[in-house]
Amino acid sequence: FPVSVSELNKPALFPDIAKPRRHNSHKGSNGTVAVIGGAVGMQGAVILAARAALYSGAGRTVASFVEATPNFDAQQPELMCRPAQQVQFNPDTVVVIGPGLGNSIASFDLVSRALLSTSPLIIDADALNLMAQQPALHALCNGRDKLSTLLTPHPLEAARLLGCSVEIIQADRISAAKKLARQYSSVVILKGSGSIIAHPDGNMVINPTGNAGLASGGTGDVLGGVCGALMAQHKNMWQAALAATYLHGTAADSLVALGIGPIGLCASELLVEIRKQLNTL
Ligand code: NPW
Ligand code: AMP
Ligand code: MG
Repeated sequence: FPVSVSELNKPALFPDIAKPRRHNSHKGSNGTVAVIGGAVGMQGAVILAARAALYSGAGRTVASFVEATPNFDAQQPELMCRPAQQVQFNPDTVVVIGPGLGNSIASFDLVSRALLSTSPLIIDADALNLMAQQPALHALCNGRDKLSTLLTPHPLEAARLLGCSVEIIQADRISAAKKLARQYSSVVILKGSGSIIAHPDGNMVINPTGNAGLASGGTGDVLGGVCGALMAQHKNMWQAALAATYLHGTAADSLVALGIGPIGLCASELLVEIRKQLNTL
């Protein structure tokens, strides 16, 4: 690894992602992302994550819903909207599971199928909460290839996963992130001011970008979609986690510099700015 402890201020830490897109690439070579979640009342979480994958360059993006499936996204008709039960789990489909997923039997079943599959997985939100509650899911997570799984907890989700309080997580965020990466054999982004990206082999990086404009609903769902798209295009979970966290933060910093926030910055406003940051790396 280039560093053991570093402030992530150089795209040199994710060289694969900073490369320009190949001139002759096509939608098939830019990967497929399927987002799974969106129980009734939280369908927006899937839409935000799927739109973020689209704006971050995924070749194809599927928004899939555990309950009622909308026919399509009128504002983003590029998205394919499907029932979650129809998602094909295979190594060519990066799955972002958890945004607004809820904790029904159907959600548990989807998380089990995802963990048993060969799909690269970004595990967020309610999928993390299910894994914290169900030791069988934790065991399935540990049985996967370490670099095919990324967990993206905020501090309360991290506390649930480690069976401790938020105060303990926040008192020593570096130790908490490293412990999560070790205990769940996965790459981890411990979110919050100064997100920590931890590698299951012990490496870690602190992200200096981002600001309190991100402290509103839906910004984490956007991050999950960016991670999924970068993984789909570049097939490197560690670099996808580093780059997604960095770009999500620089997008918020750039919007705040324009007076768009921190107060009232909306998660959906990040999308166009993340695209710009990615294309000007
Ligand atoms: P407090 O209030 O301080 O005690 P939950 P969720 C804490 C979906 N969404 N530092 C904080 O606790 C998600 O995808 C749907 C310290 C906070 O109140 C999930 O599926 C949306 N503490 C589901 O909703 C948009 C921190 O955690 C609590 C912290 C529930 O997710 C919104 C919240 O955690 C949302 O994304 C920090 N940095 N960050 C939609 N449009 O459909 C968080 N906390 O109870 O797990 O709820 O994160 O809102
Ligand atoms: P979630 O809680 O899942 O919606 O995720 C919130 C996202 O916003 C994560 O990427 C956090 O790292 C980011 N975030 C929230 N508050 C801050 C803050 N004060 N400074 C920087 N990033 C933040
Ligand atoms: Mg979240």
